[in-house]
Amino acid sequence: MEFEKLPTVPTADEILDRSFRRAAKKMKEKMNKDRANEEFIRAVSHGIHDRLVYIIRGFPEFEELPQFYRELVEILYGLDRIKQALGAVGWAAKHTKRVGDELAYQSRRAPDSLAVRKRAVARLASMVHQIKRDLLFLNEVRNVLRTLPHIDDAFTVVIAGYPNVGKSSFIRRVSTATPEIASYPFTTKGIIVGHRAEGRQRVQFVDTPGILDRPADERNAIERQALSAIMNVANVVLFIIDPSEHCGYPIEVQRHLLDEVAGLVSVPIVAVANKSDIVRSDRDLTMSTETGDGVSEILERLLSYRPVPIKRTKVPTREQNQ
Ligand SMILES: Nc1nc2c(ncn2[C@@H]2O[C@H](COP(=O)(O)OP(=O)(O)OP(=O)(O)O)[C@@H](O)[C@H]2O)c(=O)[nH]1
Ligand SMILES: [Mg+2]
Repeated sequence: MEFEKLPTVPTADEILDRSFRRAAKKMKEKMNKDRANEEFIRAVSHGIHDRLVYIIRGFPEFEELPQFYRELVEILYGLDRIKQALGAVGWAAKHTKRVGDELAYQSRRAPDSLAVRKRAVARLASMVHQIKRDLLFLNEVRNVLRTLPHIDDAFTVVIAGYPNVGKSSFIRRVSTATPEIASYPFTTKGIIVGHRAEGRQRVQFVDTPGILDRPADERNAIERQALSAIMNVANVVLFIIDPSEHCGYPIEVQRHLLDEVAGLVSVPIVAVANKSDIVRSDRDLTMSTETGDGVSEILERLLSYRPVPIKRTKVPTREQNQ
C-alpha cells in the first residue's frame, strides 16, 4: 500500500526552524548586507513553500484509492476533513511564496532592509502557525494510515460476527496473524490480515472487530471498519456465532446480524457455531477454536470457494498435429 511511504508531517516550528537555518546559511554567502537580507527572505519563503508542497504530494489521491481504503479513511478521519487540512496547507504554501517574493523585492529598495526582513519573518511565521493544527492532524492521519493492513487481490476470507465469539481465535489457528484474544468484547479494534499458503496460492484471512445488531447510524467506527471489509474485500465470509452465549450476547441477536450481513453481500457466507466444547449446535456447522475440533473442516469448506486455477494447455506443434 502506498501509505507505507507517507513521510512524517513536521510541526509548524520544525518547518520554520529548518527554513530559517537553511536561509541563514545562504545569507552568509552574500557579502552585501542588503542583498543578504533579500536573499534570506526569499530563501525562507521558498524553503517553507517547498516543504509544504512536499507534504501535500506525500498524500495519495484519495479518489483513486481502492474503495475499501477510501472507506477506511472516511471512517477513521473523514475524507472531507483531510482534504480541508491539505487545502489549508496548500493555501499556506501559495501565500508564503507570494509574500516572501513581495517582501524580498521591497527589501531591495527599502532604506532599512533589516526592518523588512524582520517583517517578513514575522509574517511567514504567522502564516505557518495558522496551519499548526492542520499539520498536527495530518501527521496523526499519516501515522494511522501507515499501519493499515495491506490487502491485495489474493483470495480473501473475511471473518465476521458478534464481539467475543472467537473470530480472532480462528484466524490465529489458520493463518500467520496473531491478534490479541481476550474474554471481553471489542478486543479487536481494527482490521487484521493473516496469510496462509495453499499449494502455490496465497490466501488472505481478514479478522474484523465485532459488530452489534443495531441500526447502521448507531454503529461506531470500529464496527464500520468490519462492515467495510465484509462488503469490499471478501470472496467468502466466515460468520461465527456463539450458541453458548459466553460471548455475552443472545443467540437471537447474533442470528439477526447474520441475516443482515447476508443481505449486504453477494459472496458466499459460511455460518459456523463456535465453542462446540461448551455447547454443540445441531442447526449449524460447528467447531471449537479452543480445542481445534472441526476447524480444518471449516477451513476446507472456505477454501472450496477458491476459483479453479486455469490450466495452461500446451498448443501442439505442427508435427504433433499431423
Ligand atoms: N470455550 C471456548 N472459548 C472460546 C472458543 N473460542 C474462543 N473462545 C474464548 O472466547 C473469548 C473471545 O475470543 P476472541 O477470539 O478474542 O473473540 P473475537 O470474536 O475475536 O472477539 P472481539 O475481537 O472482541 O470481537 C476468549 O476468551 C477466547 O478464549 C471456543 O471454541 N471455546
Ligand atoms: Mg477479535
